[in-house]
Amino acid sequence: MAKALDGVRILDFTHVQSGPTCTQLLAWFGADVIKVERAGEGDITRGQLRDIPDVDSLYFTMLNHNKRSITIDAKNPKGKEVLEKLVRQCDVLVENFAPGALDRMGFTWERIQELNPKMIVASIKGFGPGPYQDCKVYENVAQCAGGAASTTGFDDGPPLVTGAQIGDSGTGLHLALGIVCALYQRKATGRGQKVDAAMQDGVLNLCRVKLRDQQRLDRTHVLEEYPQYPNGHFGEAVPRAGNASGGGQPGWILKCKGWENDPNAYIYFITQAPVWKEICKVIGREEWLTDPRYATPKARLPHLSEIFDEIEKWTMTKTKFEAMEILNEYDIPCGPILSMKEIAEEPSLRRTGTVVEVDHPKRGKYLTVGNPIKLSDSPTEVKRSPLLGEHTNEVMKELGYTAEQIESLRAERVI
Ligand code: CAO
Repeated sequence: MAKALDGVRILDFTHVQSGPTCTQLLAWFGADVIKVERAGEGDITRGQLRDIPDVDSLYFTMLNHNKRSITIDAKNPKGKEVLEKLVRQCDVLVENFAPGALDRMGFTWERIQELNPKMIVASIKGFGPGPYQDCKVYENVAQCAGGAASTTGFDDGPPLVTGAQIGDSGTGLHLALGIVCALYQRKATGRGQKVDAAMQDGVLNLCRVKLRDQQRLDRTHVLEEYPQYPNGHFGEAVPRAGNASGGGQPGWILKCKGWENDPNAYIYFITQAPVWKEICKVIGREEWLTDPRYATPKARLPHLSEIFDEIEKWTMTKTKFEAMEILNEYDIPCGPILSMKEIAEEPSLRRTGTVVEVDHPKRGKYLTVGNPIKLSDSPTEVKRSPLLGEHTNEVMKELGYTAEQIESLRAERVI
């Protein structure tokens, strides 16, 4: 079946995680993604966190599916010639080098426009223009600078980073949307444009509700749905809210049967107002329905921690899955804390292609996360990541190089 981005050619100059997640998504939607790497070493993640000696790491394979790999020394004049041909023939250049690296290679925005005015140049940097614009940035730096760390964790503990890679994969996702918009706008204007996504901005976008709360705190000096209310102290900045829900329906993580031995025997429980009656019934506290201290959402706010303690007495008598089944009967919103092991083994995620088994010539079978975005007319087939330089000859031939020229450039270590 045809794919949404059939015919789009991407010059993929990305490495590590943020950029590769973006180009992987575009590849899954059908773009021809040509990943440029340095001969001999390639993307640094090929060798990082290896679980099998001399085999591309899972870090690399899980971020670079459906791409072609070509090795080019971008600092060699003959290598630059190859890259210039690629710039002329591609629609989008995606990069996440340190600030200024692409310019130092000779590929300034002006030069790229001379070569191909239709080219879209998409970049991820740690920060946008400002005091930190020249900094190199990794995931957790972005989580800290984007507001996630200061608002994650418990009130009496230090700031915490989250396991979700909101700085890297989150920004990759933002960039992919920018690229697709630029491709769409190019249909009308005929021109390329720059697409910039800064990791700090991407994280802040995902922390939007915390900037909401900052302004509420500035005005009212209290956040009634936070665990600090009513007895704790509110300072000037949005505090860490533990497991409180980010929205208007209070929630918390509660122990389930077996929690003493299983670190994931927990459930997220939301005391959604429309099903308060059902909650009281399920946990056997029907007297709460007429008690003025619990009768309305507003009245419950100062009592949330006792309410969750009481609910937990009930959840501790059930496994997380038993609790889910009972609560779902009453439409009470809740969610089991699933371990990565449980997710990897979950049959429904395999059926939808969200978790996929892939075969790799050197590593054998491994699991990966497939495309979380499902298009009915552009289904994703997850294909293994390329070996380093696997497609160098193929791409060089497509660019018009003869077999002799390719061999001579290889002998000179240009490719
Ligand atoms: N041929 C020749 N040189 C190449 C090349 C190629 N094919 N590919 C890359 N290089 C060169 C670059 O030109 C650069 O050279 P200069 O420093 O002389 O300009 C050099 O390799 C190193 O690039 P880098 O500075 O981007 O790499 P790094 O490992 O030092 O830094 C990172 C990595 C991620 C911190 C940095 O790239 C960065 O801040 N990127 C932007 C933010 C980002 O995406 N961070 C998320 C990373 S995922 O956690």
